[in-house]
Amino acid sequence: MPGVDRSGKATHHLLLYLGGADGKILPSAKVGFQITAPDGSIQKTLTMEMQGGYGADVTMAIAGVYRVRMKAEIGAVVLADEFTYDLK
Ligand SMILES: [Cu+2]
Repeated sequence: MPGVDRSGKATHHLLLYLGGADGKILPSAKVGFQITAPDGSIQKTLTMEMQGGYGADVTMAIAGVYRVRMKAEIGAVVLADEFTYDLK
């Protein structure tokens, strides 16, 4: 299953919810995450569809600022967004 990391290194489960203009959750998207860690290392993962969202096991093991980029393919439409998170 995409988004599952059984290596024992995963520290968090990152979940993205996609809402349409009507506020309803959009199903059947293909969603991926790319996370740049404070040390510059990059992890990429596809996600599993779960609880109306898209989730993946990720590793955020060191303190500092992470850049999280998300890409969603919904049919022919591709959406991209990103945020930063300061892990204390
Ligand atoms: Cu999950």
